[in-house]
Amino acid sequence: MASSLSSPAASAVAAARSKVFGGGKKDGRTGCRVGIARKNFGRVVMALAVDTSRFEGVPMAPPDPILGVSEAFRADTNDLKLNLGVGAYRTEELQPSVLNVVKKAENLMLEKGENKEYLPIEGLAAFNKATADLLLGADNPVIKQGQVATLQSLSGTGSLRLAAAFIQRYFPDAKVLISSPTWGNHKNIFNDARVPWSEYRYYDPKTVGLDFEGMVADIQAAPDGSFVLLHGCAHNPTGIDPTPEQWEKLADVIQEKNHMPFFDVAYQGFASGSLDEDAFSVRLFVERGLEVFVAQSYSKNLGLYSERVGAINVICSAPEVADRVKSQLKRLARPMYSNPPIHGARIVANVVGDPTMFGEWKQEMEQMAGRIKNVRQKLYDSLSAKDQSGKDWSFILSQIGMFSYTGLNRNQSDNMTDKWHIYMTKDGRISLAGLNLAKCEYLADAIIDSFHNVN
Ligand code: PGU
Repeated sequence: MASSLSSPAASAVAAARSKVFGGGKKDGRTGCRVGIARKNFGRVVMALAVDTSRFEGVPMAPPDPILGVSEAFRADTNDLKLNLGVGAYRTEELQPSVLNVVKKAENLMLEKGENKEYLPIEGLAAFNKATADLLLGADNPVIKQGQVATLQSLSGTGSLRLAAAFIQRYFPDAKVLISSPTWGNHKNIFNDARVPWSEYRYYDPKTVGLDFEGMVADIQAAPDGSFVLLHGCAHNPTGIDPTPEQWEKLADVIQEKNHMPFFDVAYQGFASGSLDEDAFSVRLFVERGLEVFVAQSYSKNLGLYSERVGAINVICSAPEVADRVKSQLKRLARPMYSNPPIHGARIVANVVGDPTMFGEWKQEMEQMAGRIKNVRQKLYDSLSAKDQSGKDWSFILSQIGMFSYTGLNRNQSDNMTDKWHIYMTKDGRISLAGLNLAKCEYLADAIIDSFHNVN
C-alpha cells in the first residue's frame, strides 16, 4: 500500500500506521518509510507511508479572474449580493434558464431514443454543416465549393485551443496579435499552446471608445503573416465594435500585410439579436477571398454553456487545402480529447434543421438581447439621474452585447464587491446579463460611490 499524505489528518493516519506496523526503515530513494507488519492474522502486509509530499513544488494557483468571481459570490451570505462577473444569461428574476427551444429539441431527441455512440473525431456532420451555414450563410460560395474545414470542438475555448495548437505546429514562427484588453482566457490559451502573442491597441480610456488609429498602426507594424485575433461582434470586455467602414479598413490592412484573420465568435445573435448582422465582420473577410480562422461558441446564443458545443472553421483558398487542414485538425484533436460530446451538437443541428424551431430560437435570442438592452438603458438612466457631477455616462449606451466596461479601476471594482456585494471582474467589466431592472438603481449607487469616492 502506498500513499502521498500531507494534511494533518493524513499525518495522523500515517503515524498510527507506523505504530501498528512498527516504524520501519526509510527508503533513501523514495523518501518512503517501509514497514513490514509483524503479524496480521497470518498474512504478511507491506505498508508504505510518505513523510514528505511529492507535490512540494506545486504552488497554489490563483483563482480564475472570471470563473473565480462566481466562487466568491457563492461564499457571500449578504442578501444584496449581485453576480455581474461571469457572462451568463439570467432571467429578469436573476435565475439561469434553459431556452424553450432547447427543451423542445431535447424532448424530441429523447422520443427518438438516439444512442450515445462515439462521434467521429470531427464531430457530428449535421452540426458541422449547420454551424458553417449559420456563420457564413448557407449560400456562401466557399461552402458550396467545399472550401471550409469545420470541426466540432469543445465550445469556444476548446476551438480556440485547437486552432492555437494548429498555429503552433504549422506556423511556428508566427505570432498572434490580440486586442488590449481582451477576454482574459485568450492569453492563457496561447501561452499554454506555446504560441507567442503581442497586443494591439483597442480601447481608448479617454474617449471610452475604440482607439482605431492605434489598432490599425499596431496591426500594420506587426511582422507580415501574423495572426490577428478579432472578436466577431460584441467585443469582450469592452462592448465596443468597429463600424462597418472600420471593418473594411481593417480588412485592407490585414490583406496588405498578408496577415491571417482569426475570429473569435462567441456572441453571434447575442449582440444585435440577429445572427446575420452579427456575422457581418467574418463574412466581409471571407468575401474578399481571404483565408480565415473562426472559432464559434453556442454557450451564449443557445444557452448551452455546460454542453461545450462549438466549432473551429478554417476557410481555405481551395477545397483540396480545406481537406488537408481538416485532416491535421483531426490529428491534433485525437490525442487531446479524441472526439467531441454529442448532446449539444444534436440540439444545434435539430434546432437549425427545423424551420419552426429555428424561428423560435431566433425569437428567444432576440428576447435575451432585448432584455440586456433594457437593463443597459435603465442603468444609464439611473446613473444620469443620480450622478450630480455632470459625468457623461452615454458610453454605456454605445457599448453592445452582454457586457459593460465601466471604466472602474481595480480599487473601485474592489469597493463594488467589498462594500456593495456586487461581484464583477477586476478590469471594471460588468455582465449586464446578470442584472435586472429592479437592481439598476442599487448598481448605479454603487458605481457612483466607487467612481467618486475611491481612487
Ligand atoms: N471567447 C470569448 C470572447 C468569450 O467571451 C468566451 C466566454 C469564450 C470565448 C468561451 O466561451 P465557451 O463557453 O468556451 O464557449 N466568456 C465568458 C464566459 C466565462 C469564461 O470566461 O469562460 C465571460 O464571462 O467572459
